[in-house]
Amino acid sequence: MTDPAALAARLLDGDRAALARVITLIQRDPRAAAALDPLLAPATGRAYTIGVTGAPGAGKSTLVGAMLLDALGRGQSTAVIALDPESPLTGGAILGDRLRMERAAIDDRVFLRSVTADARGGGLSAAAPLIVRALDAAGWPWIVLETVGVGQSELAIAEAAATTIVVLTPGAGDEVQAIKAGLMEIADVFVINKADHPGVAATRRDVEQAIAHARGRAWRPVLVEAVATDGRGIAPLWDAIFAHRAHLEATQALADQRRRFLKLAVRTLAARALDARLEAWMNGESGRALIERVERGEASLPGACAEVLGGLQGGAASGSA
Ligand SMILES: Nc1nc2c(ncn2[C@@H]2O[C@H](COP(=O)(O)OP(=O)(O)OP(=O)(O)O)[C@@H](O)[C@H]2O)c(=O)[nH]1
Ligand SMILES: [Mg+2]
Repeated sequence: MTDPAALAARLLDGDRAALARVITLIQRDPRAAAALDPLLAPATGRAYTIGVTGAPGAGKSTLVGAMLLDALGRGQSTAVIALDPESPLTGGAILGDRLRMERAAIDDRVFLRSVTADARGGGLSAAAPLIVRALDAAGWPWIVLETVGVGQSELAIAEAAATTIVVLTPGAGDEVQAIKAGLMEIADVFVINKADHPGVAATRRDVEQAIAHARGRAWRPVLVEAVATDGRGIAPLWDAIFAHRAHLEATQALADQRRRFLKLAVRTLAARALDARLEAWMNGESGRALIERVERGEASLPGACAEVLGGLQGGAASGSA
């Protein structure tokens, strides 16, 4: 059993092993996470978070690897959390990401961690916001969150990140559908990656059209073409991030973003806790009896729902949270 105060002190002192230990505890031990968070909180609020999302295989990890190398060249430290939707047991994508980022990872000014995403958190693991806070407290100035964008998760990441990058590839009709389906609203920067492939001009036109329709937004999304595999477009991508950051800082929007991040953090933790209680109640005696009454036609579905909510409230009142 590690003493939380000693561990937190080491993390705040810049001890990398302590940071790794804290991140492991956050993922495996909610009680330890609860004890650590208030010790780290006073040191948070300095990191800048960047969300990178896009379809599977769009080149997100390669792009992030290239971004890390570019940042290293400018003497900047960067931490990356790769949110993996797969079970940790399959591990394939995680290992692949590790290998792709390997060159940058050798440097001690880079910190990489893969986290399994959780469908209940809108694709964002309930641990992810706590990990962001730990990295922030440990003094990492740039935190990149990579997530596969296939639905709710992009929206969650947009809430969590100050700058959201949506990675597209040329010639993919699906991408244009994705733009229509709401990715447009969350993108601060669009990257057309794999610009060495044909169809860049057509994709660029589609994205520019979508940007033109997004009038009335305070920030006009920037479009960058990149070839992540050879580093092309990476410096302009960082420039777009710097410009967006300057915009947020000039308009007080950064404070709003921090509040949105905290809201997301509390909501994902509460959703996980509620879901666990709900599951326990449904599997308990009252839950099973309720389902039998629904089966006999003695309770309606909405009526049963109301009873469940009432039952959970009773549980909270008697302190069995
Ligand atoms: N030709 C070309 N290939 C690229 C480029 N960027 C990435 N790739 C390749 O595309 C493949 C997928 O790249 P990843 O970086 O793993 O893509 P990802 O979006 O992180 O994939 P997931 O995390 O699995 O969703 C790899 O084989 C990369 O080498 C690029 O700009 N041009
Ligand atoms: Mg990846």
